[in-house]
Amino acid sequence: MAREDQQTGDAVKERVSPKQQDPTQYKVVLLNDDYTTMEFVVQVLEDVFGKSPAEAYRVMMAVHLSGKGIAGVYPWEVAETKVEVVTSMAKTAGFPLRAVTEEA
Ligand code: TYC
Repeated sequence: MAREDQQTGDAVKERVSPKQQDPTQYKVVLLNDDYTTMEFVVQVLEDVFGKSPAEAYRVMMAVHLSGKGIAGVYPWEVAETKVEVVTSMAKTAGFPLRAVTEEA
């Protein structure tokens, strides 16, 4: 006896052209300054960018020593939101810390 769940042959739709996604990713770059504390930058990297304490310290030191460094890479809207959050947190804390986006 034929089973109903075997009668699917012609009804199965195959996806011939997968939905295209925007491939463009954006780096969120932290900029060094002389006034923001190292502790604050580490906290931002942990809280906003999900870094472990060790990775946050490593990125913060890279920015401190070289002038800038990558906090993360995201789709455009996420990257822009991260920049806004960092800027807002820094302003609230009274620090001039800046973050910018760059095409990845
Ligand atoms: N240069 C700062 C200091 O010596 C620390 C710092 C690191 C500031 C990274 C900003 O993105 C930054 N206190």
